[in-house]
Amino acid sequence: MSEPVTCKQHDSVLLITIDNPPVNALSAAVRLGLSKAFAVAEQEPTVKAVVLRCAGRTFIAGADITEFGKPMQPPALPEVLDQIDTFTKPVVAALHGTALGGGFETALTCHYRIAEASARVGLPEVKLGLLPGSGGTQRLPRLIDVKSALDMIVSGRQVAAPEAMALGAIDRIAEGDLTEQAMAYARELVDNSAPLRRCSDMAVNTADIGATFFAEYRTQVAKQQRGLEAPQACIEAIEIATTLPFAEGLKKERELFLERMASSESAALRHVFFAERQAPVVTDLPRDTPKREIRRVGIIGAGTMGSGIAINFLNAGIPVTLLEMKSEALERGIKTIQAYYDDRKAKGRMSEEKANACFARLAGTLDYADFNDVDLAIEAVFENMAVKHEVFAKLDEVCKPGAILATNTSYLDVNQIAAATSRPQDVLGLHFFSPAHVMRLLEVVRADKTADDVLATAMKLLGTIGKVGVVSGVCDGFIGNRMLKGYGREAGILLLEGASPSQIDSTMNRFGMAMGPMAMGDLAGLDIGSRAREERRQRGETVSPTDGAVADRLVEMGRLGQKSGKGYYRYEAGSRKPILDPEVDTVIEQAAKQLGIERRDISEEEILQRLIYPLINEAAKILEEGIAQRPSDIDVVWINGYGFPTYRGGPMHYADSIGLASILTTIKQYQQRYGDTWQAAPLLERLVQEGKRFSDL
Ligand code: T1G
Repeated sequence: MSEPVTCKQHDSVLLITIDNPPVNALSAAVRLGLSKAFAVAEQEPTVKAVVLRCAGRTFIAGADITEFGKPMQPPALPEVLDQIDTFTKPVVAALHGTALGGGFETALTCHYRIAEASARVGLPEVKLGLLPGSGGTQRLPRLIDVKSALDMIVSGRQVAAPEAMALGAIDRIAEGDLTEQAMAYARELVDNSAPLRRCSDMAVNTADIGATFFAEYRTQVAKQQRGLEAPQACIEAIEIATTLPFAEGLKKERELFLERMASSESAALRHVFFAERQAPVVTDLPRDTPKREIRRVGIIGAGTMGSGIAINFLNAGIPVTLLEMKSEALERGIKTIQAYYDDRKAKGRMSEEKANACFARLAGTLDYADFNDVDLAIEAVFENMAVKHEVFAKLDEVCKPGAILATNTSYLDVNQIAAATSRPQDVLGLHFFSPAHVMRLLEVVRADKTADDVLATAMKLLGTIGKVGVVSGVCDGFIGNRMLKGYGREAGILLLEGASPSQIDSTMNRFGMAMGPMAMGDLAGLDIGSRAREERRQRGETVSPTDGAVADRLVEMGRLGQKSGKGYYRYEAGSRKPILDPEVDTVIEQAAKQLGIERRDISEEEILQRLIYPLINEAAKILEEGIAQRPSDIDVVWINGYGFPTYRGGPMHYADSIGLASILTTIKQYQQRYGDTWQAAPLLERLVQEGKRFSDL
């Protein structure tokens, strides 16, 4: 293996280059290489200054996350950075790509920073449940103002070089070749006998920080980032920077960092980081599987879903043809999309020019014949098999050979849909979540006959439109909605047994769910579930009398949820804030009475188990059936599609963290009480017998 750190002297300037693909993470070998390079440079009298740069696509992207949780190989990063800090000749960091985490901390330790205009810097540690652990919380508030440092560290956001320069975090923007400019900068510093600008020597400017500033900031962040500990630890470390000398602050930062590193929050967030990067990898598809080119997308259906899907492609620079049956419906869809861009412009989130260019890529049509040039058609029409069949037969007729035909169905059998065409190999599911331009998740449904290159194209396309995608096999509800069933069922039964909607929701909110099941039902519309149950009854399936008992009664009363101003809760006009409604308590009590269910006090622990354990149990079945490729994919689905708390790592990671044996025991107890809806998944039984966890699969 070639050396990850190399040195080359150009007259009086030593150029140190890190080359550790893909992102120049600070692995043990890189840390050792840097330490040696600076030690030698310190001793070498002909070296008057150093430039630190990276080869490849980016400056250092941070610590090597794959080393976390393992014994630390010396030298530790703080030791290496101490060497750079105390280096007696000017050190210039040359930044390109993204300088993140330990990478930006390294740059902050250098005495001067020059960056390409396109470079970005940031301290994203908070997103991994950490705080910057190598001086970032002590150096940044010394180099720039305290409030901006707080904002950067607590949000973890990336800051573009020009903004970083305005803040004072970067000294120069390179016009032209970065390395040449950095070398010239270093020579200039030597020629001018410029002072060594060490952050460690700088004072923190606390002039505009009031006595209550940190307390207020803490409260505000606690509200915005509910349940998360890392942002609070970041604030604490920065407050320390304003009160303690640099060396002491550094020590405290390290203590806080090690505490965070050992936390379950950080373990979960690191798990999610890798889970999301693994998700698009399809185990049995070779990396070099050919992909089809997607130059134009056709979308059938201009409703909420269709318009949302269209925006994804328009934003990514891909033209869209939007098809509807009636001109009013088409116009409504186009208006929705236009309103989105108007809003982006008005809020300053998108430039006038970009928004206009995106919107200009949209074409509307009432005629299927205009789909003759689309490379991908996505159907987003009413959830009904007969309707889907009609659409796909039509697509089969008009689309060119090789076009990919996708359905956005959230429940229906994609194999059956594919069978409506003469080219099932070109058909797959692209299950977007609503609102489709906001939600990051996409389930890519691989049907029995879906061709490899069709799947590979879809997985690549996800990256293009900024989604995180997971492959699902065909089954009722795919991964996410199939799991949701047990969750919703138990929530409904708990109501009958004695829990109130707000008790259930607040329990789940405290657990960290973005929304409780009752509030979610009100948002989605209670009539949707009612209709689905009615359809099941009509198909001759048995629907348990407790299943949706309360929701069905509410729907009969016209309480459809937010859209009718009342559902499980009451809503005031124009507000989404749920208000308790005693009328609902009466409905619940009456329903329980009719079903002969005696109401009792229900504990928070029981609510959690009754809602979360069915998720875990169903997920085990999904894994065993090969519907999901790996447990971490299920975590990605629930975090990005259903508001499962990221800091618990998703249902599978959460199950591993509390122990599968105790979950299985509890599931068996509920089975005795409630029967076979609580039948344990064979995979769960097997893992417990073998003393394994989901992460061992
Ligand atoms: N360590 C190890 N591997 C990493 C990595 C890292 N820091 N960052 C990325 N990778 C891998 C990633 O898993 C993927 O691998 C490949 O690189 C490309 O990544 C002391 C505590 C840099 C903006 O949090 O934000 O510093 O899947 O697909 O879209 O205080 O990666 O190909 O096998 O994401 O071009 C702080 C995390 C660490 C940065 C590039 N740093 N990385 O995005 O490619 S904590 C971060 C990113 C820290 C100090 C501490 C992005 C990126 P594979 P990618 P990308």
